Amino acid sequence: MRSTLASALALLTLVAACSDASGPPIEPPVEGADAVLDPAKDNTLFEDANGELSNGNGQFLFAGMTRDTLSRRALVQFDVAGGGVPAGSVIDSVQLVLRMDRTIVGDIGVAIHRVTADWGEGASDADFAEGTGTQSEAGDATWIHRFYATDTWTSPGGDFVAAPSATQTVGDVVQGYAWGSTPQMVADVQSWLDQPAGNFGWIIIADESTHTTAKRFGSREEASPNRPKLRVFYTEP
Ligand SMILES: [Ca+2]
Repeated sequence: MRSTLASALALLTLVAACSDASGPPIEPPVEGADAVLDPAKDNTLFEDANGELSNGNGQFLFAGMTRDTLSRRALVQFDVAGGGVPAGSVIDSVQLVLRMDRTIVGDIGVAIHRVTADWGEGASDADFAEGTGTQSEAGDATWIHRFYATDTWTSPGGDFVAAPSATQTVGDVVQGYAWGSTPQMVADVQSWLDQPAGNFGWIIIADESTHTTAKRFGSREEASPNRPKLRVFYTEP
């Protein structure tokens, strides 16, 4: 669907609501975009020196540091080129929406960075609250591996652009939280549309400067409303 004045106004209203720091975050609607994409894949990197932990097929993603000072970072990728955005379109604005559903801490800054190397989602599926991960399976992304157990990251914890594409404060209210739109997010998604071979998604990194910052989010294995969503507003060529 072509960008419309109505959708532009809706986005402006949403941005205005999200930038109001005086109250609790407002759950963003995920409808009303030109395209709303579910992830093509998602996973969590659980800090582990041997890369033996993952959760490729689990219902949840994690970002932040545990009480035991172990980091978790989430990976999420959307197939922009194959997901209904016509080739040659100009990306006007985008939002990433994640549903936070479990945490023991209040407001934490959570950044998203563009990933620079491909990674995988295997069959690992952690039990219970899933916060400790489970044994990595073939093809899983781990703290050490892009694809367990054959391909490794250049840097443990993932290869990504140092500067964040966006940062959002995530509190303890169970709801959707929205990142963007920012010019860098628009540039990321435009590049994924124009050069799909370079689309490795974003890595989601919460404040790791202190412990007990972890947030749990719904993964693509969750029920549809709780999955990560990429809202895309674009102008067709
Ligand atoms: Ca997954």
